[in-house]
Amino acid sequence: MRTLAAALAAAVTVTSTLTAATSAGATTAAARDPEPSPPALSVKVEPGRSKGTGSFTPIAGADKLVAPIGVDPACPATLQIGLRSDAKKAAYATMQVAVDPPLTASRPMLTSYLPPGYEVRAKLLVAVPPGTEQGTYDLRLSASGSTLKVPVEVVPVDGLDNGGNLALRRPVTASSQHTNANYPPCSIVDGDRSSNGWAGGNGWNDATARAWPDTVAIALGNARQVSRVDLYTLDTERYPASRHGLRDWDVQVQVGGQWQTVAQVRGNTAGTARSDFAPVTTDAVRIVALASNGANDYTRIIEVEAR
Ligand SMILES: [Ca+2]
Repeated sequence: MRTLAAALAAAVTVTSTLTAATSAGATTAAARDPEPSPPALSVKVEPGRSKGTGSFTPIAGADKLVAPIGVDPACPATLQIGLRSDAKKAAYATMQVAVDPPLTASRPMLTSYLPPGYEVRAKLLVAVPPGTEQGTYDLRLSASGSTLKVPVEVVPVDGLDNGGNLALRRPVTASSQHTNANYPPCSIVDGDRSSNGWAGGNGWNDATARAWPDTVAIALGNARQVSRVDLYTLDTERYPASRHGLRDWDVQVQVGGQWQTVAQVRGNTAGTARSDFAPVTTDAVRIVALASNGANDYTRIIEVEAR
């Protein structure tokens, strides 16, 4: 059983200013897991202690945002943003959100009724249109006369610090896609392994229940040497991998236009599984999903990494 603090830390990425959360807030987040909910619109309000300064303070979940050029628009760069009230009385608080063009943000403002000490948070999507030049752009969060600037570093995928993960932000092709847009295939290479973003754009759910196999392939851009693939499947307290995750799959690599099976996973009940194999030079990695755990059988993948 994870602690509430751990669950929140995973759910919100950062927030040094995050104050104690209510159990109701955490329950809501868990209950939302399997149900579609537009991430750009969902807003969370959490209580805390007011400093009584009378001001509203913009908050960002990270010091900077890295936004790759040319990725699938279904999987834009994301940042947690928020607004904290240190007012003496409850009030409606509004924060303006602006980003240097041609970048676009998923919301122009964040507004909420906030009791003293409370904080409102939301996920902001920052899109990089085709043709955007590499460079640093500014995201500005403004409230109560104070502005928080967050640099947005726009870089080509080849320029990303991928930590050795060759799959990060590469093109993904899936055998099917759920009718709900919150399960895009590109989400399996967005760098976010956490199941907390499930149904919020952070994992792929295929469209063919109880029909197998399902496939999802990642083009690596160039011929790369690969000897390890890690797969993260849906795994939360409420929706554990042992009932909702992927059970059986093959790991394949493409060599000379032909798919070769380099590893097989059978009977998995964990949230993540690592496959090691003899190094092979390949230009694409594919997961062939053969079965999942539980009755409502879909393929649910949060992230795939290749090294
Ligand atoms: Ca992901």
